[in-house]
Amino acid sequence: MIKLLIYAAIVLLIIAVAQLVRVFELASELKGEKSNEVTYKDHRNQGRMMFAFLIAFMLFFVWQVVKYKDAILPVAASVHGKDLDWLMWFNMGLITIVFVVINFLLFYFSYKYYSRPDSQATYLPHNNKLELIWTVVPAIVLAVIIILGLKMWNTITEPASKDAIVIQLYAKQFDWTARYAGKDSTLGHSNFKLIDGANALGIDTLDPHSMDDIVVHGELHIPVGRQVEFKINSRDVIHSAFMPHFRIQMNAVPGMTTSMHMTPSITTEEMRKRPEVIAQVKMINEIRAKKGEDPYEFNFLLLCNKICGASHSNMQMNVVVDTPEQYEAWLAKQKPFLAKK
Ligand SMILES: [Cu+2]
Repeated sequence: MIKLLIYAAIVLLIIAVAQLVRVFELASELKGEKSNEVTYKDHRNQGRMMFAFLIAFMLFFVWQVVKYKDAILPVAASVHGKDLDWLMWFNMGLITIVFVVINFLLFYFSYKYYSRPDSQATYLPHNNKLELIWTVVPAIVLAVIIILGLKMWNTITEPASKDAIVIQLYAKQFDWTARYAGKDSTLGHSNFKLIDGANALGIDTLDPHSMDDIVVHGELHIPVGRQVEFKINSRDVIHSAFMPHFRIQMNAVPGMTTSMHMTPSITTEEMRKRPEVIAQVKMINEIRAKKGEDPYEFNFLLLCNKICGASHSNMQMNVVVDTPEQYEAWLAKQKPFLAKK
């Protein structure tokens, strides 16, 4: 009933506004003005508002950059990450230049050339030189960006080195499981038909390569300075293995194995001591304290970056980058999956 009344009120409001507009129109007609005609004054006002918008828009843009400059990702914690960040900022630089120039021209020209009495726009139907310039210049710039991007893509997807640590990242709604290939650097076969309560990844227990495989939940350990190759699978829908601090991401696709690799360059402990990380942790903890939540401590993360269902946002795993000694000590404590059975 209340809903119906609200709808009725909205309809009545619209009718009232329409009637008011009509009253104004009739009033101006009585005064001898033509209400539908756009006057020189209207053009001038619109032009000035365009200019005012340009100033406000640009100020808002600068304000956002200054305000949120510390909220972006900290330094890249992988070897290729430095080059990837350079490429990202190169792109951002180009985008910013184009954004500022185009928006300036768009709104400034609307202001400068608003319609005046007795003035007429120049008729310029075609200009080969202009067409050529605005086709060739963007084509060259885009080609450079694409070539650099493809080179970067290849550095994380080309075959990994022989001594890389091989880790399977297994996605399902809604968590990650990791499986280390163990000493033989080869993951044992797996098959979805073998999945049961005790064997969530469907590991083939008859395959000799499965013997030394280690399955971990909740926390992934990797050593600094050594290449890690991730082989990514999904049980149900498309997920995406995203490790923002290492600047890598790859889809997890049911029915196939995707892969990517990187070499971590900063340990978790070193990262926690970096000034930009300390500042961000402080910022987050101030917000958490207000909400009465536990303080947060920095961790590298494996996130799911595809909206994969209701609990998508819970789909994450801490990644701990150890020194080689810490990593060996951690590894020594892990039991192969089959030994646990
Ligand atoms: Cu997911």
